[in-house]
Amino acid sequence: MTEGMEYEEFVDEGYEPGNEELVCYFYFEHVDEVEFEWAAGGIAAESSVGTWEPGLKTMNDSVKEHSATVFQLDEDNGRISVAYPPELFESGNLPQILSSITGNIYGLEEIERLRLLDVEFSEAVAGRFLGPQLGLKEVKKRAGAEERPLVGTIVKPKLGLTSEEHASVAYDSWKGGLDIVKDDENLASMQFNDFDKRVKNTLDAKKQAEEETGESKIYFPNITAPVAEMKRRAELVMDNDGSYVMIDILTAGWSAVQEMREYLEGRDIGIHAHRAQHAAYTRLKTHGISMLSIAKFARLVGVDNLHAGTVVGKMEGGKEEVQEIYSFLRSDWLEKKTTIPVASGGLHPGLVPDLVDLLGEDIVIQAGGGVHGHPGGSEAGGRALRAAADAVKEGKTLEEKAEEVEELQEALEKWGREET
Ligand code: CAP
Ligand code: MG
Repeated sequence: MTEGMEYEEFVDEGYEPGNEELVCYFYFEHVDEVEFEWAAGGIAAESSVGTWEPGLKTMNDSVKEHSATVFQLDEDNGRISVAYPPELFESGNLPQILSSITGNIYGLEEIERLRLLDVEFSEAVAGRFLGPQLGLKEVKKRAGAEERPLVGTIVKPKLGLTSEEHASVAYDSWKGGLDIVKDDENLASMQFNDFDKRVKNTLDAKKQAEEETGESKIYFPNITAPVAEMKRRAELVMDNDGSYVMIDILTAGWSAVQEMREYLEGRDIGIHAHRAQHAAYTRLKTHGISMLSIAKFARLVGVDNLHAGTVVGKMEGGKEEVQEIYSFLRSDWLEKKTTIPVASGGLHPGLVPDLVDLLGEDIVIQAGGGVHGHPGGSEAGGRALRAAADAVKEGKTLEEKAEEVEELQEALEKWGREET
């Protein structure tokens, strides 16, 4: 009877992964009592076919064929690369894939810190996932903003407004020239702001703003809820001519996001993905799951827009890391459509040129406080943010544009051109 598998048997630096294999790049720290290579083998074992007991009497050669292989080790930097045969994963089942590559390994006693840095999906593993329905170009076309960043706002205060007040703030923001108004990530259906009433009132306001401005406008209603209710809410949005739904993808869960993406296949509607809770996984650079990895999961499942960091603004996220995520979301990848990256968090009109310099024009720029905190209120704040985006399209500096648009001048006087 074949003996079991020691952790070291999961390590082979001469191994060359097949092009159908899934490859994970990890950073880890281990307890002093074990060796780096042994711990690396433990990560590959526990995330594929192995366990702590090397002498499994049930082990056989066929199982060994499916084992993961650590093929690169960089002990000085605490990094390893692990290749996984595609048959270890059920294509189309993201929870199962994540239970393998982001599951038990975080809790192994000998591993003190572990971070999934990046993951390379093969067609064999990714094939059954739908990917985005619209694609970046379609998203920008629908807003009539092919040559500039899309600009939007989050209705603030985050919670507390009635559905009528919410719709009125949205109307003012669209009237000022913004393309997009979204619900905040923790707004669902509240006693003071019922979801159905909010959606009807806000989509009515959208229609009025479109008639008065002659521009198409977009609303991202937050449908985050248990899946059956998300389906009902999505149907209500479509019944009222909405073109998008918003989902907090991490708190809703990957299975729910996959179900909603499949449910909306073939329907004329996009998914705006908020990433609330991501910092629980992404923030500590020696532990957790990188935002790049989360962005790959999100695009694979098929969100059309994804909050992906700002570099400037109030939320953390380093320049190179955020730029890499933006590049990935807009890149050719596994026959999947592109996802438009969303910059949001502590932003205001004075930061638009920096954002475009750092992150390009194929982005959504959202400002909550940076619109509704404008001295002239939401419409003026919307006008200022839209003017900043128009300046990019017209090749003007903010100062030149501010000579034409007083509300932009007022925004620059209040917030300047630096991070607040
Ligand atoms: C921004 C925001 C966004 C976060 C998301 C907020 O409001 O509405 O949810 O920025 O961050 O609630 O903070 P402000 P990220 O514009 O007033 O900051 O996109 O990094 O996930
Ligand atoms: Mg928010």
